[in-house]
Amino acid sequence: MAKSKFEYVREYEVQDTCLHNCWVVVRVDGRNFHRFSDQHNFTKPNDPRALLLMNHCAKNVMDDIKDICLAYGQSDEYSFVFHKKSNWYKRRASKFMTHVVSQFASSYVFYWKEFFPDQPILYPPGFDGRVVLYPSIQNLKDYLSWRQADCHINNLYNTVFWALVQKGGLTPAQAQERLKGTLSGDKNEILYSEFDINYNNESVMYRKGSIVIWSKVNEISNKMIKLPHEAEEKEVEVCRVRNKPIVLHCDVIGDTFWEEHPEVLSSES
Ligand code: DGT
Ligand code: MG
Ligand code: MG
Ligand code: MG
Ligand code: MG
Repeated sequence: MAKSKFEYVREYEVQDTCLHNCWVVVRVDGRNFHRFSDQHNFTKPNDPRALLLMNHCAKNVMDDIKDICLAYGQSDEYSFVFHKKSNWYKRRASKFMTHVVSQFASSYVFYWKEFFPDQPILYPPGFDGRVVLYPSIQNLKDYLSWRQADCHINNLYNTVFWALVQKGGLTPAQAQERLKGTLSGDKNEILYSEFDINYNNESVMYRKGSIVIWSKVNEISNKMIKLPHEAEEKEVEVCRVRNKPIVLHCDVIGDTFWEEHPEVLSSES
């Protein structure tokens, strides 16, 4: 078929293939969630409804895009790791990023009611996205460690800050002033001596964030089956092993997680 004279505009499209043999990370982050969390009455410093909704969306994204081998989330952000061998959409960065972000954002709205039954969603939230390539497993592990360290630093700060405000009666400005220049040991000490809070007993989801990996899960369902020597169909229980995304809350900075889950980044499976 002859090409139309307009066809040349295609040449304006740029190639955006992600370099081969690199781990591709897509990170999504809620747009202006400072405002969104206020308007939707998120509890401070952590709202379990919001975090569990984020985790649910991440599982939905992974169910939809099987080449994602791991995801890590905290606060209003989630990072999705595409396996370095992935050839999904010929490794086009724009496909990776836009599919992840749009699937995540639509899931967030779609599943909102399940997690916030008493809080209507007031306006459509947005998420930004970025793509970063990591050429070595060490770089990738360091990336995830960086996000988890960020989670820890922010959560410790926020936990003390809101204890000072909600329980200690300080104004936000006074709490901020009180925490200026404090180290993490000082913050732990304020929590312990003034509010009887042992930071290590705070919810592990708040302290470590959420890791989503694939896991073989037994799925039991009922099926109608006709056995050869019987006239009627019979309902029987069938057990199938399925690969499903599961959520963990553990340390990814040390070696233990990687030693316990060598399959996550392996080339097999
Ligand atoms: P951005 O990302 O530049 O468009 O702007 P923000 O406002 O989304 O900033 P960001 O992503 O650095 O910070 C996340 C905001 O989301 C931060 O203001 C706190 C809020 N947020 C996230 N999770 C929770 C939560 O569980 N509870 C509450 N109260 N706020 C949360
Ligand atoms: Mg930001
Ligand atoms: Mg944000
Ligand atoms: Mg954020
Ligand atoms: Mg199309």
